[in-house]
Amino acid sequence: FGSYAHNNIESWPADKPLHINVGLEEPTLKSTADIQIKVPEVQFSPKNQCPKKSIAANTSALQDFLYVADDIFVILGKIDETIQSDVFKFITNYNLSVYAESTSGLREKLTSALPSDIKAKYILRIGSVPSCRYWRDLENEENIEVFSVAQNALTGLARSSSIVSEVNWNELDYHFEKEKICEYASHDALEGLISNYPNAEISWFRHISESIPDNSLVFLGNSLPTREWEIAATRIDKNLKCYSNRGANGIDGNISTFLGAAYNNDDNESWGIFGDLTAMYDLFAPWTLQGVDSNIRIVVINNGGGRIFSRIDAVNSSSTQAKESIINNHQIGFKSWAAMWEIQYIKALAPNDLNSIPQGPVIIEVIPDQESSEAIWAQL
Ligand SMILES: Cc1ncc(C[n+]2csc(CCOP(=O)(O)OP(=O)(O)O)c2C)c(N)n1
Repeated sequence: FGSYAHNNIESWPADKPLHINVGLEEPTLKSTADIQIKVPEVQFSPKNQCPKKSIAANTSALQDFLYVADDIFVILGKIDETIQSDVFKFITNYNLSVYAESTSGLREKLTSALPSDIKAKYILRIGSVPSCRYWRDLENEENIEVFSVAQNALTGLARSSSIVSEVNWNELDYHFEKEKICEYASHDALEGLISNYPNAEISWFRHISESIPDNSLVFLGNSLPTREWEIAATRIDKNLKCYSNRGANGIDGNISTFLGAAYNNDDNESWGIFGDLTAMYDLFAPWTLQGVDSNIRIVVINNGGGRIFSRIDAVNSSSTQAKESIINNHQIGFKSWAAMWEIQYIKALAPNDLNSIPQGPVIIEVIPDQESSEAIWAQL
């Protein structure tokens, strides 16, 4: 891995991707020692991205931003459980408009906007890099000032922005009086759309989230699942622990990542939700499920291709041939895949099909209605 190679993860300057080879002990033919197969977790924070300043200096840098920033909008990525209540208090004390991704643990506790509601001159991002499209588009919106508070110290933007790693939340002050936002009109509109188009892909995220028991682990895979969950998942607080791989953006290895997290979650259910191409990139992942009896649910939203691309104007205006090859249209189903690994299988064509999910690992293939899906996207 050439120029990315470093002897020690601590010396990685975090300005380029890092490829890590995990060297497990090599057994010799004769050795009888136990082989270490579990890799220890390493906590580290990249050094150069965010110069290490004192927490007081960080807090005053954020305070300076708050002094000039009117019309502030807060975006929450994944935040550490230890600061969730401080962040919650900060946002509610100052009536800040907020878009809280599910990985923040605060989406259901705050009145979180829909992604389409985010409009601001100043963005305060708290937590790891957000997965919403809005964040990616900020790359080209240099007139919007961005200040991030992120423990991992990664800006997640190639253009200029400010970042600190941690602040004292209860020492901050924000003076711009704004009317408290209690409800967003877009939430009501969404409810109407979900009841008009119950089999649309977005509506399935409401049905799936309603079927998930309290305290479950939820992994949001690529591509649209990570976006559609944020829009339509129930806002009833079920204390779900949500994860996603979105920062890296690869559609490979999603199911394996989910199963890795699920194996440490024996006491509660684990739900991973993936696009069909994403599932096809990781077809061998379920081999590790043999002999596992915990309630692991692999949901494949089979919309017959990479539908995220049909949301891109340039793709839609391309020739039919170009469009089909970018989207990779197919008619492949996942029943035989489940049979291959001897995993229980449910085909969900209507919301009721989620009513009786058996114990143990299950593959749930959801078939959304394409026309309804397009109708909802057109009206959102
Ligand atoms: C390893 C890898 N290959 C290709 C891509 C490009 N890519 C991004 S999204 C996507 C389509 C994903 O389709 P699917 O999993 O069916 O999800 P949907 O868009 O339908 O929600 C592709 C091929 C990628 N991100 N990573």
